[in-house]
Amino acid sequence: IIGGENSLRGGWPWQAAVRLRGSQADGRLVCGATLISSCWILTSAHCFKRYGNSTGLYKVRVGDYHSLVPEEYEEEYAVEKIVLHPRYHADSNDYDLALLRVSGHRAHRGVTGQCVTLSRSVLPACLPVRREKVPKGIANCYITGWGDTGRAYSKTLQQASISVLSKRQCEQRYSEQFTNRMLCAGSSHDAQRVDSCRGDSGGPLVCERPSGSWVVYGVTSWGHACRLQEAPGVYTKVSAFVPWIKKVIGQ
Ligand code: 4AZ
Repeated sequence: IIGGENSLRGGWPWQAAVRLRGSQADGRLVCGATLISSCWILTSAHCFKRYGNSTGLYKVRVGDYHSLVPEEYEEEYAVEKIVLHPRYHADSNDYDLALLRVSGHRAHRGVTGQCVTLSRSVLPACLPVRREKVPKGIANCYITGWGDTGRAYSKTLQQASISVLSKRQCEQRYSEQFTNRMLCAGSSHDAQRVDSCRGDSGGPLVCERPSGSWVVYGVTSWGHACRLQEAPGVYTKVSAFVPWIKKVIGQ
């Protein structure tokens, strides 16, 4: 996140991270992600372009704030399944969405039906309803992640307040590369001060509903650069995928 600030510990309890597992680069950040139920996290499909989509390469960390300091609610889980959106192709940014099923301890799941142990600091975000629009004007929206701050990846989870821009503004900048499966977001006025960047991909763009619930409207996906006023960050529009997500996660 560029132009953000330290979040509060436990402040974004659905924030997850996909990290490498194994002897070589154990723990290296691959992408951000969002917990959407006890067993499923939402991330972007392009996260699996570099290392491939075999489950054994990855683990999911939840409840984290400082990436190098073990914390009370932090836990890691193996990945049981990686489901890329069937219309995603590695040569395009369209349909940039993936679902990961995390594997809990089977005995534990047998009793509770849970995979990830939910707590005050580990909770799923709400999904939008099908075709739900980001509430205009009043929306309190944030992007979060451990990605590039302009100098280096962040050790602490960063947050930045951001505005979802109109379709017309996004199309003006990205023309036909911008599709109905995307949102774009930036600062609403003046020079752009905040943006997502490398390492934030896959993570959430959440907004608060008037009722106080937090909804994952976007998944950090791509952009022509970071923090260019003319190049707002592009996010996968979650509300366009609600039937697919529900079908995969089975509810
Ligand atoms: C990336 O490389 C990336 N400013 C993520 C977000 C944006 C650009 C690039 C948007 O993962």
